[in-house]
Amino acid sequence: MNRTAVVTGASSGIGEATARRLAAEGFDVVAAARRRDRLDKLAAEVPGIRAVTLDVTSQESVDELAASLDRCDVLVNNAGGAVGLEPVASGDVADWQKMYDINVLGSLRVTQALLPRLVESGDGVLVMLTSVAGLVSYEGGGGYNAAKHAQSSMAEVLRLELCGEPVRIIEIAPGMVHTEEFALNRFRGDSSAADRVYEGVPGPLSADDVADAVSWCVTRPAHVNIDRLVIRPRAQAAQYKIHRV
Ligand code: 8X3
Repeated sequence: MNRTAVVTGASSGIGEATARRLAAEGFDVVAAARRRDRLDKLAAEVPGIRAVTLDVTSQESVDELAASLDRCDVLVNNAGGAVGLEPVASGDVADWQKMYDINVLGSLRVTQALLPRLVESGDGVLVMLTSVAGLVSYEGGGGYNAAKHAQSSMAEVLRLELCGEPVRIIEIAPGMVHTEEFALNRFRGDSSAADRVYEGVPGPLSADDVADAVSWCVTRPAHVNIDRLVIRPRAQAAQYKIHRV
């Protein structure tokens, strides 16, 4: 039986690219997300991918995902995102709650539901897709920085708590990745504002670049734990140091 990888947020961007890449590596991939139409297209196109509807903010939905699995060897907690770029002083509490619920509690719910399966597999791998926003804070980052720092802490704590169990805990923290939706969601659908994020940047990362990193991390030998992998485009030396032409 093939190893099974569950990827959350698999209907677009990094999640979709990761589902495709892990299927190419020979995993049976469970592509999980809310938007079933997109998942069904992906599953029809790529052999080895199965679509499962998942809302990581619903415990019931997460429980249904867990019940639908025969096994789980790899879990990629990718579902997440940013809403808003307001200063802390005027940030919307509802935006902060949404970011916390999806990025942090979403990862918590799915992790709690699938951890027994990862342990049972004898060589489980949990990937927490965080962000450089979880390592370095920036003006306007408020709620997203807080959520990504929390998610990053969760990965560290899990690694400590599971030491001795056959499960690796890997954090992947990407910098600037040009995906279809990340900036668009952050700017509430304002495509001009979203485009300005990447304007003139020669070669921001693509979703495939991050999927490549996920694939490399999860295919190392069982005794090798890549604790944290930070991946940025060459043009982004730091959060504030971005080369534009
Ligand atoms: C996205 C990276 O720099 O926009 O996770 O916060 S950043």
